[in-house]
Amino acid sequence: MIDEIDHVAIAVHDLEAAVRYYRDAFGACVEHRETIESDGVEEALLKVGVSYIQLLTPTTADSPVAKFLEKKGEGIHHVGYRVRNCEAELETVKGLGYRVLDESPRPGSRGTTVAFVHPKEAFGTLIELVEP
Ligand code: CMX
Ligand code: CO
Repeated sequence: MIDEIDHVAIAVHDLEAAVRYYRDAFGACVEHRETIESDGVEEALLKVGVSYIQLLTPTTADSPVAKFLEKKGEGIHHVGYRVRNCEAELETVKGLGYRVLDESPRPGSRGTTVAFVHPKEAFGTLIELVEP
């Protein structure tokens, strides 16, 4: 079961400029910042109710977000759904024969456990399952 939207991730070239924009235009504050080495990204999380906007910028040239920016430009990169049990949810998706990017859950930012589902069979949206 997906419980809540954990975050909507937006790929940007300039993280500081994007943070300023959300602060000045919408009063959104940064609650957490982290570099996720394994994914080659730096994030700024802006709290919106029980969810976040995850502003993402690449830290390496071969990062998935660098490739996305190159091919598609800035914009929505993925949706993170909050789940109680990432492993069980992932097994359900795999059991139905849908393609996943992580065969088993792995550490995400903020001490979360995450797994990604492939966008091609998910109707064009990259999905991240996020267990707090
Ligand atoms: N949303 C929707 N579709 C996407 C996509 C995205 N974010 N990224 C790629 N695609 C599509 C492409 O358009 C392409 O479609 P076509 O075959 O029709 O051209 C297809 O998926 C393959 O894409 P690609 O450009 O060849 O890119 P890669 O296969 O190299 O990578 C993906 C795509 C999804 C496998 C890769 O981005 C990935 O592994 N992502 C998961 C990890 C991640 O994104 N980490 C950063 C976030 C960290 C965090 O949130 O904490
Ligand atoms: Co994310």
